[in-house]
Amino acid sequence: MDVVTIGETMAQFTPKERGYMRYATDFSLKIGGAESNVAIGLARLGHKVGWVSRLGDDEFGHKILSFIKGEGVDTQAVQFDQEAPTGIYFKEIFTEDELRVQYYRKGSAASRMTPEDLNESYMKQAKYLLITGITPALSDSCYDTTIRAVEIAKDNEIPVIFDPNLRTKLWSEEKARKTLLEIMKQSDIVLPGMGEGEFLLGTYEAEEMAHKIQQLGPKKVILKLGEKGAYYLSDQEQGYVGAYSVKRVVDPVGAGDGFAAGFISGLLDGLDLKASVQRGAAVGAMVTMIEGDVAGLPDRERLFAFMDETNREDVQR
Ligand code: KDG
Repeated sequence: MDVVTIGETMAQFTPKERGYMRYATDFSLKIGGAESNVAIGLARLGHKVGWVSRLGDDEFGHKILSFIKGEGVDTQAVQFDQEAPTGIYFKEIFTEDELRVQYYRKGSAASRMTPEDLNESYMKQAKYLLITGITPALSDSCYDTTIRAVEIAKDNEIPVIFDPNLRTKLWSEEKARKTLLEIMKQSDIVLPGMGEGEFLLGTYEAEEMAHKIQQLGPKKVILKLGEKGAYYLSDQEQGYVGAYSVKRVVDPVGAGDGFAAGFISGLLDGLDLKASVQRGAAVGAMVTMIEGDVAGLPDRERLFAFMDETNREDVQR
């Protein structure tokens, strides 16, 4: 197993019409969940990934499990919860730049995960543990589960990759800041966006932010700079990677997960830090060009074609 990750995946509805959802009549139904988005991205690129979660024993739960299993992600650590439903979320789209997410996930099956859901012998097969800041926001027991997962990783010398994925709709700013910093300190590689770095550290400049994060403990910091690409920092190297230009952004949700999938795929392939970040930037860009959180995640062939083509024509450096 290359990577194990833990988190909630929901049924995801998008109105076919733009504007306030109160006027919407037709919706498309897909699935979305940050950690399973990364898992699917990695599986499409040929890596072995395990996803740990709980789903409601309902139609959406079964749909999600079949979909993720069908993508080649290992789901043997996923349980059906008889007492709570699968979470749902809506993407209310005004324009590509103005999009609101509405969650219906309080008390969901995944929010009832507990540390007992984690099987150490399953997890210790992995080369990396991927954690996001969404899971600890779901409930106290999910917070405990996240902390236990990090402990298991540490006990087994498995590097922890952490994407803060700040979701202010899920918890108070104060609790979010305290918890995300706590997990960041325990992590080996962190993948924050600039907004998250600002929120957590009160710093607005990329290099200063990355150094501040590194001082907290992580050996590698990858700052996602959106249209400006990314900045990476480790003990040995640092630098910027340019963004891949996107002809038209159709749906930006899931771009960060695509970035994580591409980046981790690079590490697993033995690429150096810069080339791994470049792969992350490419997958992140590709995700924005297609509607849905996971539909734009490429296989190797499409990814390498995109990277070649864009490198030749229009990588902004
Ligand atoms: O990262 C994309 C996610 O926002 C989406 O798939 C749903 O996990 C999700 C969340 O909590 O917002």
